[in-house]
Amino acid sequence: MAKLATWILLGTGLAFLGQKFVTFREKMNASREVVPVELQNCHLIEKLENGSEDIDILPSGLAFISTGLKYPGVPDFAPGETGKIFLIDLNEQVPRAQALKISGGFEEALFNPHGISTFIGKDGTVYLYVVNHPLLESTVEIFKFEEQQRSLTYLKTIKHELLKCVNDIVVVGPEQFYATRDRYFASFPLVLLEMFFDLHWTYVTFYSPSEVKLVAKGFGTANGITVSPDQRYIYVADIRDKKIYVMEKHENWDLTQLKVLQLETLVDNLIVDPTTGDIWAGCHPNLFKLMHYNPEDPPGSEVLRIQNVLADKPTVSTVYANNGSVLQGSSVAAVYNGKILIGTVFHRALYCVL
Ligand SMILES: *[C@@H]1O[C@H](CO)[C@@H](O)[C@H](O)[C@H]1NC(C)=O
Ligand SMILES: *[C@@H]1O[C@H](CO)[C@@H](O)[C@H](O)[C@H]1NC(C)=O
Ligand SMILES: *[C@@H]1O[C@H](CO)[C@@H](O)[C@H](O)[C@H]1NC(C)=O
Ligand SMILES: [Ca+2]
Ligand SMILES: [Ca+2]
Repeated sequence: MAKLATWILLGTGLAFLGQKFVTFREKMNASREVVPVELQNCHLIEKLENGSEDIDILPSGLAFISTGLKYPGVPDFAPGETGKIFLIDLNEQVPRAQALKISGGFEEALFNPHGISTFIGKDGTVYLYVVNHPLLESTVEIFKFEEQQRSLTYLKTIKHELLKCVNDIVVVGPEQFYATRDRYFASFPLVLLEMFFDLHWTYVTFYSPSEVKLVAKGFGTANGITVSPDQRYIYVADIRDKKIYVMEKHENWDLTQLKVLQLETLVDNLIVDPTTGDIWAGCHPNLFKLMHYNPEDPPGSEVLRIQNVLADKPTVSTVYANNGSVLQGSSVAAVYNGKILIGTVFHRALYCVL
């Protein structure tokens, strides 16, 4: 009898885990194959070969790009290389990427940049905020951009109990920003369990020198974050749930949920076109392929454009989709003056004329 009970328990347990695995694969869109959507006049950017996870473009057309991300659970084909910030001038006919020198005593050997966000001060000074993972911890680094010299000056590092496992940030004032936490557990096998059991333990933090607080929680995997051009709304991508949250931003920096867009692809970073207000999303059509990298069947890329996000029925269109033969693991797409720059977690970066 005891033996039978053991078998029944074991069987039930396995069936439960099997069911969880099926759900997990579905959430990752593990069996999805990409239907291509092509753009004209594209080329891969030289020197960007080892990731271009996040991009932010200044009104002048200068684009910052974070490269060389090392993060548990994502492929890394340049284990010896340290991360860098590259600059591209999108006004050039054939834009070239240039690594920015960093002065001011910054520890470059441990630089592992992830999400980025720019902020222009009242006097026109450009600041670049970078999520960094030195030794896989999370910090936010503030740099001043020296436009003449085309370099960065390191200003300070921010660390906080509520800034753990940070994926992306959006700066909304001098030293004031929102940041997403993309996982509850920092170590990889536990992250997998977190995904497997579909826990919703990640959140958005507001940071300022005088106050740090949780402003939105209950996300599966909070990832990209950005702000509307009028600064009234914060957009948050939940990559695992394939959702974009539109949050209303209040005087005291609290956020309340206004609406949720359910998409069919795993949304990574979000960029807002300052001229139209459209949201551009770098997406993973099949996250399973990204986590389970196979060069014969690589992860693909997908870029969505969301128009009129506040309307009853926003227009969602797929601007670019590729099965990985050109571009693998797209995480971001940013536009400037009829041009688009698509970045990836660990692969190359694609430039196209729209
Ligand atoms: C991808 O996931 C979405 C929802 O999570 C689902 O509606 C869609 O059918 C999936 N696509 C494929 C091809 O599996
Ligand atoms: C990318 O990483 C590989 C492996 O470390 C290295 O050989 C290559 O030079 C890197 N490319 C760039 C442009 O840094
Ligand atoms: C990807 O698509 C190209 C054509 O666009 C095709 O030649 C290639 O076999 C496809 N790769 C995979 C892994 O499906
Ligand atoms: Ca960002
Ligand atoms: Ca991201």
